[in-house]
Amino acid sequence: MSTSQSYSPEHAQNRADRLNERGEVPRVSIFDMTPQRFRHEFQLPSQPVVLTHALETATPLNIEKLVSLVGEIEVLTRIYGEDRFSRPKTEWKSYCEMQSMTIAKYCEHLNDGSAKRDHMYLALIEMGQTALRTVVGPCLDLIARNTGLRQHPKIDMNLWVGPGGHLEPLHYDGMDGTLSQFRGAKRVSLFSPKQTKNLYPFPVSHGKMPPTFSQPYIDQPDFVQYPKLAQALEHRKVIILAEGETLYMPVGWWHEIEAIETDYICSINRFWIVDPIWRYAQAPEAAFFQLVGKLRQLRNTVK
Ligand SMILES: O=C(O)CCC(=O)C(=O)O
Repeated sequence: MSTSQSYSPEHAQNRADRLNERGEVPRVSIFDMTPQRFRHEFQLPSQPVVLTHALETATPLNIEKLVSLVGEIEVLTRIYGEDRFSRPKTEWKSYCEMQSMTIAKYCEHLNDGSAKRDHMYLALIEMGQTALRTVVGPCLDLIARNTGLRQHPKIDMNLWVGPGGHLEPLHYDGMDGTLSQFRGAKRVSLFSPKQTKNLYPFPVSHGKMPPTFSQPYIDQPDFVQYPKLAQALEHRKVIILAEGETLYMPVGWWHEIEAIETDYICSINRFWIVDPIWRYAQAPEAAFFQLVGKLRQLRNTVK
């Protein structure tokens, strides 16, 4: 096995520049943002921005509060397994395994260290109809009001909880997204949709990994197998998204997300309508796979 095709946070942590930001993603207080400014400076040109001060009423969201609000809810938890990130992504047999448990049980795994050991991650858990909404909802409403972002009619807000050090591999989504840090910080690497070819998405024929995911590990790049990755890395933006901050990621922007070492991190993301719809032209691959997903949903509802 080539070590250049695996990812080890311990190795990456030794790099002196790991926590340095690069690529200039602006930070704007939510109180200085207006829908007009957001539209012209960020949404229409599809440029990421970090919004500050929007989460003040709800940070830090501690684990006891989370358990008291939503601990009873049974959810599917992602289990990546102890050795997954020591293997090339091309050898993964699936994206991850899934196991059903309550959020309270997952938090026990966080507290006893097994969530970190086995790379267990509470990811993309829809929370719109739960008591968590009373705490987090007003912050997302403030973001919506001051940016003019329009919420997707069917998708509300998703919870992400995990141990420090967890890595969500490089991928892109088919909608605009915001990622809000309610506890702890994350290191986010971003690439514009223009870099798609240089990031080696999995081919559709791979069958095990979605085509919206990138094959190489960007922090331990193998330039022999992935020579064009060097060009992509020249355009990499790195943000240390601090507790209380929200990152706007326009449709099709590639993101790899690493939880910075701490006991646990808690984020909420939301997907927003791509507005105006012609912005999909800036991210044609995302538009294509979003359309395919919609057609599949339609086929399932008429079956
Ligand atoms: O925070 C994470 O681990 C992943 C979040 C993500 O992929 C997103 O917000 O689109």
